[in-house]
Amino acid sequence: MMKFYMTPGSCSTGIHIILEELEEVFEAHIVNLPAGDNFKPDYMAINPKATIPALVRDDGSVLTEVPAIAYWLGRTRRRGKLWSGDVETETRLIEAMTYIAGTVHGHGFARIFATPTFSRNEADQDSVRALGRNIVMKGFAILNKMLDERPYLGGDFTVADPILFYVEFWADKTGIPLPANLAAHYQRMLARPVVQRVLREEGYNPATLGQSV
Ligand SMILES: N[C@@H](CCC(=O)N[C@@H](CS)C(=O)NCC(=O)O)C(=O)O
Repeated sequence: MMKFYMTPGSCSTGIHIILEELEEVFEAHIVNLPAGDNFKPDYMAINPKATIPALVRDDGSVLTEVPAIAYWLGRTRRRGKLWSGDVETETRLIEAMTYIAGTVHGHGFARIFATPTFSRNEADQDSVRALGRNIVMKGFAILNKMLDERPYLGGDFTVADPILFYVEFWADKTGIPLPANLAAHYQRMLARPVVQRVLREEGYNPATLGQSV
């Protein structure tokens, strides 16, 4: 059985939704990031990058990086058909996922959630967070255009949508406004039964989300 290493409410929520949308059977292992469990030798032996998510596949090999895990699940697990067969759409989905994980999350939200990683100087912290917020908002404007008026990034629902969802969810939690197409996408995602179930499993009440975006 696959082993999924995750932290509730983090970027691993996107992968958690994909696994459940695909009806995969997996063992969930919670890594307590605030307690620093990602740096403990047991976890570093699984993922030396000390990040979540990590997916240990049936053959024991470990996959890391949100876009790579999402792509592999979408491409190989046929049950949910959560990938596209069209090269142009596939390319655009990879473009969107790498931009979300690399720029909107890695440069934007990381400055908000992990501010001391960017400056140890206490006096700089507010400006680091403000810069992070600007990066997120610029990213949202670009993703808003990418989504256009389609219901989902690839037209039909694919693995890229739960990846977009986790940054929309973070925007909701941090009071960052979503432009119209992303707000509609977020509501569409929140209405999916699997998304509601995963949110409940991770300790959130879906009924309280999406009120202010
Ligand atoms: N590039 C990685 C980033 C993953 C990442 O930054 N995960 C965060 C949680 S959302 C984490 O593990 N942070 C702990 C740390 O960096 O110490 C990916 O796409 O999987």
